[in-house]
Amino acid sequence: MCLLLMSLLMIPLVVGCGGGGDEKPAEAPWLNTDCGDNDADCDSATTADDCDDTDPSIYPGAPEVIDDGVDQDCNGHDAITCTGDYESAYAEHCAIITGTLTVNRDGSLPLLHSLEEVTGDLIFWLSSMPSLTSASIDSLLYVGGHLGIYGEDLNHPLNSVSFDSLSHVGGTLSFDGNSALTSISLDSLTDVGEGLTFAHNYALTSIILDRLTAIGGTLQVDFNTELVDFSFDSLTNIGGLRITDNSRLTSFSLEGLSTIGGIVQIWGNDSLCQSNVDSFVSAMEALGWDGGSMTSSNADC
Ligand SMILES: [Ca+2]
Ligand SMILES: [Ca+2]
Repeated sequence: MCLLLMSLLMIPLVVGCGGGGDEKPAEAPWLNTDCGDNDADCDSATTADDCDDTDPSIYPGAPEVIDDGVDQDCNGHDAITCTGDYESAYAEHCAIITGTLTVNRDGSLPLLHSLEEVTGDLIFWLSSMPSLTSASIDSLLYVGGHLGIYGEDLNHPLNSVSFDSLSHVGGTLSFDGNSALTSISLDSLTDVGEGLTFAHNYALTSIILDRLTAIGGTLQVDFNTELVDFSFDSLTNIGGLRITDNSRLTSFSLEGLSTIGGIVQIWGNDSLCQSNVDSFVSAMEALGWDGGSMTSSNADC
């Protein structure tokens, strides 16, 4: 009888026949019932949402392993390396682009959901995207070339820019000619290889970069007519400094700055006290800086 059962049924009954007692049948290792009937692999994604409920490294929003042929984040595709220059409409699922990326079509930014790195320049053509009000790529970590947001003084409606995971820009980083831009969020940015420019942004009132430590080129803050203050207190090294014609600017804070590679130009800021500018220059001279300065025509106070 027992042999018959062995041939017809599965392992649990065989164990019972063997006279070995009441051992619980072995379970597949991923079937951890402690997590409930709707989450077999205990990754907190329910069976209905999890595209692989036998693997806890796979669930909606999971970190992707690039080019492994496996869809870890359950968006239907692996994240891949894309070789060459791309336009945003054709860059969906690219995690790494080994060339330039041009963002030039309204509605195409969500396609960049997997993008982590662009080895060349990342260019936004705002004139081709007249409806874009928010520019955000949350997954972006690294841009090897230049990154620019150029509104070209065209009264473009773009009002916020957010690259909250971006830590490094190898070339220049520029925000220039944006008439409606009020919010710039670069919470992870630590270094810019060449210059960092904020110029002709006529609605920008404040800039705070908490993690930025080094700028290879000049920090340039020019003609931001509503800008009241900016603060880059973790910044230690810059190639040069230029702050001009920001008519409402009353203060700037560069508390950690120890090295300026070149000239300091601070002039034409109608609300910035000349005495504070002079104090800043004296403090830098005390640190050994001798790169020369042009610091006049600020507020008489
Ligand atoms: Ca899973
Ligand atoms: Ca993958």
